[in-house]
Amino acid sequence: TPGDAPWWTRSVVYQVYPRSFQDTDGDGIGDLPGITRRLDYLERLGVDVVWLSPVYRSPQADNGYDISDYEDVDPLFGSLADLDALIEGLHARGMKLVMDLVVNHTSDEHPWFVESRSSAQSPRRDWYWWRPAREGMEPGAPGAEPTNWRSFFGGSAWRFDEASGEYYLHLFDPKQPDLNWENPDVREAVYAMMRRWLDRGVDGFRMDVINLISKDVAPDGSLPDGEVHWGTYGDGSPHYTDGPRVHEFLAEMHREVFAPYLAQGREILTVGETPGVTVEHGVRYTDPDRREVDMVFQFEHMGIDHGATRYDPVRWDLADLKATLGRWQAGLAHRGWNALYWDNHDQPRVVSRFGDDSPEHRVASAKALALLLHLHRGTPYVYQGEELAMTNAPFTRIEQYQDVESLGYFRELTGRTGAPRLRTDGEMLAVLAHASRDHARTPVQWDASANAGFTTGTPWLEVNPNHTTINAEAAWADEDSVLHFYRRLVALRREEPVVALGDFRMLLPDHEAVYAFTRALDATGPDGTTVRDELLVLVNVGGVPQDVPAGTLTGWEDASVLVTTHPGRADDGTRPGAVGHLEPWEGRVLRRT
Ligand code: ISL
Repeated sequence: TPGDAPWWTRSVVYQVYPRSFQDTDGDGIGDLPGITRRLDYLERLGVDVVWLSPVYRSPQADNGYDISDYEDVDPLFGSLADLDALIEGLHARGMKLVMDLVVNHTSDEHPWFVESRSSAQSPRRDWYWWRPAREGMEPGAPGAEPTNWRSFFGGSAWRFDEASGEYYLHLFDPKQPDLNWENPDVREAVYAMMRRWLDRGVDGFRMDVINLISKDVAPDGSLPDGEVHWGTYGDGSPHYTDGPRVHEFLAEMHREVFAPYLAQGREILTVGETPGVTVEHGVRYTDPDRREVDMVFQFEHMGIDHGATRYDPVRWDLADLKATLGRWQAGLAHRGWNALYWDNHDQPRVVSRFGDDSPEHRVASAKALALLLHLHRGTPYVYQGEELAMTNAPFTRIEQYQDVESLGYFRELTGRTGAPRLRTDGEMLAVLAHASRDHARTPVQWDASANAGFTTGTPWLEVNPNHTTINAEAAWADEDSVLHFYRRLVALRREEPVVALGDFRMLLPDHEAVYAFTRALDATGPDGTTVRDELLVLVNVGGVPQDVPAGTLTGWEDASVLVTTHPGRADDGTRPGAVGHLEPWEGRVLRRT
C-alpha cells in the first residue's frame, strides 16, 4: 500500500556524468564545484536523488571506472572538501547523493593490484584472477590465454604479465583487472570502504556491473571457455553473468554494510547495474525479503536495435520494445522493483535512437518517450541532457571519439589489432555515429554561448553545435519545452500513488505504432470504501497519425486527461473519437472518472 512503500518508489534519480556536466576551473573537464553550482537547476527539475558517476582517484583509462584509490577524489574533479560541499548542498535541498561503486575491478594502478602483480608469492596475489597459460602452450603466445573470453572492449580478456609469466583477467580494459570476490579479504575490504562512504554522508550506491562479480570457477581453479560466435574470441558471459555466488555476495554485502544503517533509520538507495540479467535473476536481486539490492538496471531494451554487439545495428520494432519492457513489468509485479531508463553514459541519446531528432519531431518525440517510460512502474532515471532532448553528436572522424570501447572496437573490427578485418573504416564510422557511448558524453548544453556554458576552456569532447538552439536556458524560457515536461513527470510520480505503485497491464502488444497500457491502484477512500484509480496511457511512437483501435477505448470515452504531450489539443473534445486520435509522437494519460 502507498503508506508502506519505500521512499524510492516515489522518487526520480538524475545521473550526473561529472566530466561533462559543468567545468569551473577552465580545464575543459567538468568538476564537483560545477555540480554544486548547478544545484538550483536540479532542485527546479525536482529530482530526488543524484547518482554521480565515479569521481574517485583514477588514471581515467575508462573515465573513472578504473579506480586507483577508493578513498579520495581525483584532483581532476576537485577534493574531498568539494564532495562534502556537494553532499551538504544536496541535503540542504532535500536531495540525496548516490555514488558509483566500481568493485568488479580496480585500476591496475590501485595499490592492491600493484602488490598483487609484484610476485606470484604476494599475499595479495589471490585478490585478482591470475592464471597460467593454457596447458602445453607457450606463455604469451597467440591463443595461449587461460580462456578464450573476449573483453567487453574488444580483444582478449586476459593480459600476459611478462614478469611472473602469468595472465590476469580483465573483463573490460587491461587497465581494469577483475577483483577476485571468492577471496573473503577482498569482500571485507570493499565493505569497509563502503561503510566509510556511508559515514561520510552518501545515501547509497549504483553498483557497476555487479552481476559479473561471481565467476564460474571450478574447484581446481580453472575457468571454462566460451562459445565463439564471431571473430577470434569466445563469449565468456555465461560463465560470469549472474554467476554461482552472486546472490550470496550481495546478501552478505547487505548484512555487512547496509543493514546496521537501515536499522538506524537511514534512507539508502542501492541499484545494481546488471548487463545481461534475466528476469528470473532480476526478481532474486530485488525481492525485498532477500535483502540484496533495491532495484537493477536491466539491459534487454537496450539490445533491441543491435545484434551480437552494439556495433552490429539491426532494425528495431515497437512490438519488441513492448515485449521486453512488458516482461520486466510482469516479472517484477509482485516481488522486486524495476529501475527505468532510456539513457545513461553508455548509451546513445534516446531522442536520436528511438525517437526522431529532426527539427520537426525532436521535441514531440522526446516528450512521448519520456511519458512512455515514466508511466511504467519502477524508479525512473534521467541522464543529464535527456531532459533537454540533447541529440547524438554529429561526429564524422575517428579522432573526434574518445571512448575506450568505441576506439577498441574500431581498431579490432577494422583489422588494426591483427584480428581479421570485418568492417571498413567508413562502415565503422557509420555505426559509431549511431551507437557510440560518446553521444551521451558530449558536454551538457546550458546556454547558446561558446561551448554551451560548459567551460571557458577547450572541452575534452566536442560540444554539439546544436547547443545554439538546444540548451537549458532556452528550455526554461519555453513552457512547452521538453525540460518543463520532465519537471511535470517528476512531480507526477510524487503526487500520484497510482503512477508510483499502480499495477501495470500492457495493451495492444502487436500494434506497430501505439504503445498502450493501463495502471490501476485500489485505495481506501475517506469513508472506508475502496476506490479504484485507473489510468490509460497512449503514446504514438512514430511520425504518422494514429487512431487507437476502438476496443481499447471502451469505458474511457469520458475519461479526463491527466497529462498530455500536446496541450491544448488532446482534451478539446470537439469531435467524436478525439480521445483516441494521436498526432505524430503524441502521448496522453487518461484517468477514468
Ligand atoms: O553498455 C554496454 C553494453 O551495451 C557496455 O558498454 C558497458 O560497458 C557495460 O554495460 C558495463 O558498464 C559499466 O562498466 C564499465 C564502464 O565502462 C561503463 O561506463 C559502466 O557503466 C566498466 O566499468
